[in-house]
Amino acid sequence: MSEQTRAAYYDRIAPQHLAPLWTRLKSLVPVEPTPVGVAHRWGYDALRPAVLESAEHISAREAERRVLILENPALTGSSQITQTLYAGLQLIMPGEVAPAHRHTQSALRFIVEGHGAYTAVDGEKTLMEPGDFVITPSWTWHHHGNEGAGPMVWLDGLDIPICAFFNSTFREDHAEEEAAVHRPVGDALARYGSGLLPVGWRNGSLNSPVFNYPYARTREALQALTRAGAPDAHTGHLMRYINPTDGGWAMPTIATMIRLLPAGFATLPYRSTDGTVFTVVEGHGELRVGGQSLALTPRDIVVVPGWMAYTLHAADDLVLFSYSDRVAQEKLGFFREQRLAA
Ligand code: GTQ
Repeated sequence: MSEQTRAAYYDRIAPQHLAPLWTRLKSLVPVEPTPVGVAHRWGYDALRPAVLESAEHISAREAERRVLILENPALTGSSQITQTLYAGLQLIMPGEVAPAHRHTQSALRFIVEGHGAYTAVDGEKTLMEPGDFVITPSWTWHHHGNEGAGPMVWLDGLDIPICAFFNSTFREDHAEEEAAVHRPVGDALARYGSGLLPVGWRNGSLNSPVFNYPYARTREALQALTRAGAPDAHTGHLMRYINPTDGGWAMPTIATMIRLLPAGFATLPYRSTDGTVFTVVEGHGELRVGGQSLALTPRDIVVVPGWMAYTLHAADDLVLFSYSDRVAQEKLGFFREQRLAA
């Protein structure tokens, strides 16, 4: 059978919208993943002026969400930082309100700088401080406001590409600029985030009922780990944010973690199938990946595509927040990781 006869056959079946698998099998069902996108660092000091300047061009009200998207340099135009996740830096100026809406996409906020801003989620307000991790579950009304004196910036992580893939996305704008708030500040943390749960209460959501994980508490937990033993050789002192009602991840589609690497510590090479977004909470160091060295200084954002091996190097005590689609991959049976030797 000649290639020519085959090609003629492919041409003849094409009008019936039929195609041979055997010419595509190896790429459709590859031996292992090919990383999508590239590893990249956004240095915060360099991008901060651009973020602040956005306030001169548009208000939070007009923009609805005044955000600069962090787009993977190899996925320009896609609004993707990894194949499955979105990242952006949201700015809210004193006195502004980003109006209430809700959408199918789940969002996380990781607070980068500023004080005095709040987000209201599903009827409860929470004040945000740098290092706090805040959840906006799918289809919950949310708006943001800044009652402080200076600009407030946070990292938005959303599962926009995942929802787009399933084409199951809905949005709705609230009739009012601010959705009603009917629980006191701190209510969720007290009820669900103190190692206690109201008796008889059952979680009806796929998300953690704790929607703000304050950095002060997280930092204390990390510090305690450093006193208790050596860091894991591949990950450092690594903790995941959990849903306290079942021990699962805090969100159904986005896995969130935080780690501390003691001064002078370097990890062994590690890779996993989940492309990961890191941001530096404290400290300095570097992330080495694919022959590149990416500097890690406070508030920088770094992305590492899935299945690319990387190492982390801490100059001083280094605290990194990270998010990925690991929770979704685990549920679907896709997640794999490799702990490599030096
Ligand atoms: O704060 O609701 O970065 O809806 C992108 C879409 C933030 C938000 C983003 C959004 C939001």
